Amino acid sequence: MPSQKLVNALVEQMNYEFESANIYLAMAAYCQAENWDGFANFLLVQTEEERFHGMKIFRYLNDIGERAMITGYDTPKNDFESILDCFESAYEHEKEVTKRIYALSDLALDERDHGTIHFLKWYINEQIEEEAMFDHIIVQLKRLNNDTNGMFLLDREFAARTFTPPQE
Ligand code: OFO
Repeated sequence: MPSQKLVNALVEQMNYEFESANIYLAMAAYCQAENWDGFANFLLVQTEEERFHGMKIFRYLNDIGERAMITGYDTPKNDFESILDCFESAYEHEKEVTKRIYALSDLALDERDHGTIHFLKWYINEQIEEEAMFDHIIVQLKRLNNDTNGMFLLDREFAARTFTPPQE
């Protein structure tokens, strides 16, 4: 069984995933206000992804007989200089999430809690994908350098993103 310290760290990460959902919701609101409906849709789907990540820990805590205590969170950043700035913030956020997942995994490894180590591997893979995804978007946005036609096409492409619950 995980120690209370590890349980608390899992609860903290669960709440950080829910906070992440809010962070992406604020980014979506910014894009929507700037009439970039596709970018907004992309970030709304990301919001759902984060909620899924949080709920996965919620279920795990219940499965191991622990309580998923829900906490509040800070007001997210609501204003950005541009779509590029918005996605750069998203990328920085994902790097922070990765750092936290690694710290959590280190704790599980210290305790040799194999159940939690196995559980967290899913998040480690997910973070690799999410960082790569945002990095790729930033490269695309920088290449476009605000070219109106290119931005229009990318916005339209992002309008097609839908939420599919990730493989567990
Ligand atoms: Fe939950 O991975 Fe993004 O933040």
